[in-house]
Amino acid sequence: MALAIAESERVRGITSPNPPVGCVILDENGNAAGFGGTQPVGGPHAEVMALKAAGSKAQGGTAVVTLEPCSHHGRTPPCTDALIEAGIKHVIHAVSDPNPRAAGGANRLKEAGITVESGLLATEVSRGPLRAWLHYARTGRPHVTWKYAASLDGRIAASDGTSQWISSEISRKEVHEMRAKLDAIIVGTGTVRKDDPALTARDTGGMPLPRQPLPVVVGMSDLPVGAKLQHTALHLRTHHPDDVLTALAEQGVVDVLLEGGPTLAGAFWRAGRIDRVLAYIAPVLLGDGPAAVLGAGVSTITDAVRLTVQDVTMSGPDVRISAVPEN
Ligand code: AOF
Ligand code: ZN
Repeated sequence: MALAIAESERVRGITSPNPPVGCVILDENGNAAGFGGTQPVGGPHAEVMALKAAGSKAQGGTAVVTLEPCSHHGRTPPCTDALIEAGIKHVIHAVSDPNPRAAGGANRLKEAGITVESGLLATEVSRGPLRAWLHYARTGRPHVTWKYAASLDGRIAASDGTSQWISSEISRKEVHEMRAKLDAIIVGTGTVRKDDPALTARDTGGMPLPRQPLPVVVGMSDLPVGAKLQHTALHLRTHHPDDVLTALAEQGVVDVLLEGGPTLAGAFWRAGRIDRVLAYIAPVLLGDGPAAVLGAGVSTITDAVRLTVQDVTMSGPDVRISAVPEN
């Protein structure tokens, strides 16, 4: 399953609105015989790719897959049928498919005499490569990760507004790699005026990475003439997070990174539309600078938004915290 997760990571960012699924086919002796990941919409699913790679070695073998194989005729034929025809005897999947049209694959496989096991590394998969898509499949809304870099005292700039660079080069590189695996990045018009961001995913030499997310600017005012995003970004003239998410869902966007600034983050918090926080906390003190979020709707301690930390890792000298709102 760890190998299947690695396969899914290779296709993250190219499959939406379909899930990035990974699959490994083991031959009848338990040796890896084929690997596959979901192809862009309309293309083969992970199981079909892995079966093709395994060829005749799939006969009598096992399919290990991050998502329950689909049993429906969508844009492609059911994976359950492909597995049955290839002579697979065992299927192990991490999470069940919440999409009512595609679900039921496990039962279909069992009816065909295949043993089916589910739940292996389910937490890793549902918090990792399938996190955004599972949220989208359940709610119809893209999954929003609010990402920011702040000082140890929670400031995102110095009091004169200067902010380059708070987090380390290692953290910034990590963010660019993350951008390349996402569908869209959102900023507000205020951030465009202040920072003139390009919102591209670049390597350390400044060269664009092969995959680029859709840049999105939210706000009523026009973008400044000559801004880097003037001709590249989708400009949504609204202040309501749900308008933004509806427009993005129509574009097939599933996995969104909210990058700034504090006012836009506040609007998303007030609307209850932040699904995960990714904070890069740098070991530096900034004193009187602006806070990471403004107008989150918290005025007294009983209004405080409580979160659960899912992961803490060092990113060079910085601490990266992944947390989700409680409830
Ligand atoms: C799988 N393996 O690799 C993926 C699955 O329109 P289609 O035919 O491409 O079907 C899309 C649905 O199939 C999608 O919403 C999800 O329920 C499932 N995705 N299933 O067995 C895969 N990507
Ligand atoms: Zn399928």
